[in-house]
Amino acid sequence: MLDVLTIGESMVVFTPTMNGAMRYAHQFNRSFAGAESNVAIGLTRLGHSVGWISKVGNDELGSALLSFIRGEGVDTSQVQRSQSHATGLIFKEIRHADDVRIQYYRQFSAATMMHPDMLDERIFASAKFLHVTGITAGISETAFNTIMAAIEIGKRHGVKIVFDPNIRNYFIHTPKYIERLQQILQHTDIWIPNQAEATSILGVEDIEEQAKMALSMGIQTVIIKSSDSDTFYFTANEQGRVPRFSVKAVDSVGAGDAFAAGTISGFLDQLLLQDIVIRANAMGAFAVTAIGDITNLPDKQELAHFVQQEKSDNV
Ligand code: KDG
Repeated sequence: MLDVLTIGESMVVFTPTMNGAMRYAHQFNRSFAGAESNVAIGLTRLGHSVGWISKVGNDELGSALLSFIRGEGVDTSQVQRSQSHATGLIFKEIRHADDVRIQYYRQFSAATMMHPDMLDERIFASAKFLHVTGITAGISETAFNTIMAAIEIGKRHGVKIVFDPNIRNYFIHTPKYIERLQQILQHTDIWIPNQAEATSILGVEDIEEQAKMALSMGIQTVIIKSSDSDTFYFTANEQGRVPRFSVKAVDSVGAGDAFAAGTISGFLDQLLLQDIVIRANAMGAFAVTAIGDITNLPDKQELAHFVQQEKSDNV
């Protein structure tokens, strides 16, 4: 029985062991990345049961990626292997600490071949949340169709749809990209964009207006990370804002995924909305304090301790 399902591409990441132009790099560290599997891992750390749906190559790196994600406690039984398409790759070129350049090798990757046929309706029957991101909507048309089909199946089974736009302008050039995100939004129950993403999708910049528009579309909960330091939340009956935690950030990649994991975890534990947002902010704070997307994600005890500590430091 899985509480949460998520669908998307994960990749193998190669980071040179030295700074400078990558053409001079001879040695690389290998790690793994992928927004949706990051969310899945964040949730397993907090003790929830999560399944990740995807497609990876039937290659050695695909096997490494799968072992890693499975090793983190995520159910990978719905991950298919492609015979003809390889696992996607990311190369990180670190010119210097403030100039990190990402090169993707993911066009026609195994995950871009995801297809609605791969969805097994049975696993949706027990799930409570389906997490989707705009990345999957942008990597290929069939991947987009796969999340739309998953949303449709999920809805039939009363699964709540959590949508993190995760807009990636630097590699997604599909002309209909924003339209696809608007389509997902029509079926969303819990929406967790940042302010810039909400602006791209809705065409208005003001957070209150964004929330009003989203709620009028039937979305039940809207949580918007503002471009300064607060996170705003809205439902039909309540609204509020929570300041983000102030921590020493060393790597912001993965913060949004940790935030998504915190949000879903808070809903699963039936917290009050304000406490859900505090948990989400806290997960984001953990993510940015170490290099790597998921390296520093906490278990429930560490998370509770952090939140308690921060609360008492601020009284
Ligand atoms: O959210 C973190 C992701 O950016 C990273 O893990 C890679 O999924 C990724 C992407 O497509 O950018």
